[in-house]
Amino acid sequence: MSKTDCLDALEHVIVMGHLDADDEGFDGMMEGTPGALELTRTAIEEEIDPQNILKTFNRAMEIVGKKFESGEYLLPDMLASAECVGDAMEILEPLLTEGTGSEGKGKFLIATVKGDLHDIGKNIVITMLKGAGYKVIDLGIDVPADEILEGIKKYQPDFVGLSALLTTTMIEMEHVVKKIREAGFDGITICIGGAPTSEEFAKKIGANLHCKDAMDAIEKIKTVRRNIS
Ligand code: B12
Repeated sequence: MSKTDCLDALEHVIVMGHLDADDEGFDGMMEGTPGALELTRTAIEEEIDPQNILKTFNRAMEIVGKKFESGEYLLPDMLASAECVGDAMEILEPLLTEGTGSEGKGKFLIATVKGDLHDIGKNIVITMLKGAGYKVIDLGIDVPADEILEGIKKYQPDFVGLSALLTTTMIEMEHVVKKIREAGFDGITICIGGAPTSEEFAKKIGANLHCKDAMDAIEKIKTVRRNIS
């Protein structure tokens, strides 16, 4: 199988919610054929750049989102594809984090804000940050503002990352940023991300950085001087 064919096949099985060879996928016809786990392993064996494998995950989830929006997919379908990416990420993660060893570049506290359960993107950001040498504290999903503040007090991070995938939970980001500033944690660099967010929105709510994806996050936070050492 060529590298392109392998990535196309991987994209297809994720869209079809086909986790592994034991799973039948949405159409009930895929049992016995390689699923997301097998094809991720094949991609690694074929020495495909892990960044290209990540991009394939992203592309697949874009397609799934469109199918959900058009009504072709229902929630369980979206969930099945999400499970494929979540589990495949576990296979890919060691390749993205290997060889860095140190966590000396700073502490990054990250959370998906209250009301929002999406964490695939956040988890990819975490993997990339670890790979780039940051220590990451993950507070998880659906995290209320007060819990984020407690986390800041406890871990004294250099960076706080907030993720939101719903237009309705973007508003919660504004609330969290306000609370962080009111509590006097002025030196912290706040980064926001998630499909509905933008540079403009970050400015509006007083966040320091908007990152469109994990690579953008690495590039942007590299330029920030650490506040706490
Ligand atoms: C998978 C998925 C789900 C899964 C989530 C599983 C999981 N464990 O995450 C499930 C099935 C649970 C789900 C539920 C819902 N979902 Co949903 N979901 C998606 C889907 C298809 C993919 C999201 C994804 O994982 N993308 C891939 C990742 C890699 O990309 P990403 O998240 O954007 O992350 C990257 C960047 O944004 C950035 N980034 C993200 N966060 C952060 C944070 C920081 C600090 C930084 C620096 C960067 C960063 O870096 C990431 C990596 O490069 C999207 C469609 C889409 N195109 O986004 C819909 C989508 C987000 N969901 C949607 C909806 C409506 C829902 C539900 C309300 C559906 C319902 N009726 O119940 C619920 C809400 C549940 C809740 N309260 O949160 C809508 C949102 C519409 C809107 N305008 O608000 C979307 C856009 C689908 C659509 N087109 O209608 N969903």
